[in-house]
Amino acid sequence: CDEIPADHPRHDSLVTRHRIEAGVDAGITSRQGLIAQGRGEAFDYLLGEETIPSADRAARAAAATLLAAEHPVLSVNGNVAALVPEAMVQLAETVDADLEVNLFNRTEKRMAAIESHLEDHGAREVKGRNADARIPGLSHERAKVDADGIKAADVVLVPLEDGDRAQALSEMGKTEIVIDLNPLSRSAQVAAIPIIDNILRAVPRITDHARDLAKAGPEAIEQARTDFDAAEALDAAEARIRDGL
Ligand code: PTJ
Repeated sequence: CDEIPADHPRHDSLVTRHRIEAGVDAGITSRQGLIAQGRGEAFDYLLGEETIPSADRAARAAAATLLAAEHPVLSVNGNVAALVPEAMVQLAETVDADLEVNLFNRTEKRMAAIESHLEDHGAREVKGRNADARIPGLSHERAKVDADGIKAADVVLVPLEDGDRAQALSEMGKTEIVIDLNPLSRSAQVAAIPIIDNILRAVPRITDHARDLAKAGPEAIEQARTDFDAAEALDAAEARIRDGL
């Protein structure tokens, strides 16, 4: 996707498609990931393919929440690994979080491919393959997590997540940060912090906010956490989509 000019009006959309295609070819992304991508793209189109102000505020609240967490974990699936491997590694380093591969369509082959893909992009440790704990209320393969990863986390970032799993994680008492372009999806609806934005734009933005907030200190972090209103963020995204129509 290097050949797509940065000023192309559909730049993000074209980059995203290329990366997902390459992810499927490399055995990282599932074929269902292509469908998820198409769905996301439609919402991005309606949002104007830009980060709306409420999504920026959500990214700031997410950064503050990750910085204040005891044990934050960033969950990585096949779409996330294909789209933003380096940005996820940088975010994990900035907020001192674990990276854990957690798949809806779990196979050992894809787990291994994603783990080495993240390592190729600078990850030092990647969790997920121990699978020595379960998310209650989900069927076997979809429930597998690491006991010292997602199971033990207080804050979890789950981008592009299936609604069932997002709900089950929030029922476990995790503070859930969701990145999803669809404000009406169940994942976005159950999240403590829904970021309605393309993951391509959202993850680097969370990292930028985390760097700013870490410099600004504990009071700024606390304020960014408490100022955020999830319902307002969902309403603002829905209003923007209605305007887009
Ligand atoms: O790799 P696996 O096996 O864990 O599978 C991952 C997918 C994404 C296939 C699986 O979790 C799934 O089926 O998800 P859904 O139910 O299709 O939900 C994906 C959500 O992500 C949808 O609400 C899309 O609108 C949204 N989405 C898609 N692409 C993007 C996105 N949100 C942000 N940025 C995107 N680029």
